[in-house]
Amino acid sequence: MMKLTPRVFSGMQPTGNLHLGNYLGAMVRWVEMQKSHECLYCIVDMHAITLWQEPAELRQSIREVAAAYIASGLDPKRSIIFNQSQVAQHAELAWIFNCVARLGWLDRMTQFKEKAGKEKERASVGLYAYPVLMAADILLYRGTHVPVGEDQKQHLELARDIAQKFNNDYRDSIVASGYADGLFFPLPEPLIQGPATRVMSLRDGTKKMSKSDPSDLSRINMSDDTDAIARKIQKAKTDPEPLPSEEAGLERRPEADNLVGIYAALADTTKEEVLGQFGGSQFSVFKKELAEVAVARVAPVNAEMQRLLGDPAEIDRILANGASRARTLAQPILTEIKNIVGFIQS
Ligand code: AQP
Repeated sequence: MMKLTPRVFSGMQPTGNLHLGNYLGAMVRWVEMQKSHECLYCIVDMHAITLWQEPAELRQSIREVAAAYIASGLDPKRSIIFNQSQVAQHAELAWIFNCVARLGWLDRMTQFKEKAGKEKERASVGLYAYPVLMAADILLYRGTHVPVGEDQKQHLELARDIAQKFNNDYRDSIVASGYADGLFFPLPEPLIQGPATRVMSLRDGTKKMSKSDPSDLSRINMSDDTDAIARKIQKAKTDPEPLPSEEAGLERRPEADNLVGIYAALADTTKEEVLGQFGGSQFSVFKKELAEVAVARVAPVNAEMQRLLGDPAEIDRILANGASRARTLAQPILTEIKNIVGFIQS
């Protein structure tokens, strides 16, 4: 029986500039986890094309995301950093999972409804099947832990449902393959923690900060310079009241809650402590301090990203090396899966 090692998998789409939501909601935790776990961090370019991408921009975005990973503190010697399309096993397992997942499950996915909008009939099949590919991404490595932002919770639940159904559907074959307990796939655990699991738009505290928001003022990009960060925070929507002294006072004040959460995450502290310091202050005062903390955190990442992007061949080498290590882990697991399913393999 194969021993189940704790293994972390997560990824980001190369669909544009990474923003503070991606960084605080996911990346900070990824960097933490590589100290204690075997980690795979993927640039999910096959997910990116579920919405049309201009090829030259996609290529550039893949390198930018790789540079952002490394500049944020991911170590390519320790963690496996790669782009999904270089490891064909992701697509192979996704097909098998397409035959395990049920249409009714996918019909419930809220992200598809948001992204497809009113033009559901014109959305790509890939956009609809996206969560199935995501389940394959994780389970191809028998991943056990998935650090993500709040918005991915539903997709993770679907990955668990797929793992469970595969284990049930193929139970006898799994047992015959040497897994006496009939459990081939683990049920991957979402890790959604910290004060910034859902960073909201700076223009509307009820909408998530997102790469695809048409307003650049809605987000802080990891590639923004000092002036841009200060300007965006200064223009961020707020209400007219001063900051409350306790967290309960943030209820029904989504913009205030968001800015306090961002400050807490950037300064590695809690909302309660931030309010202890700024309770009673006007937003004009708080925003200046917030801009300073944001610049102090983002500027070094941005500078390192730009340095790395000066040598795209080196980024490509890192990705090729990561893909080769990922394939080495994935292939024996996929071979077992194909045997369990009943495929003949030479
Ligand atoms: N606003 C957010 N707050 C906290 N975490 C977030 N994440 C994304 N937005 C926020 C987390 O970042 C990781 C990578 O996300 P993704 O690139 O796969 O795609 P996404 O969630 O669809 O991000 P965007 O910015 O909204 O992209 P578009 O606009 O292209 O759809 C995930 O762990 C996610 O939870």
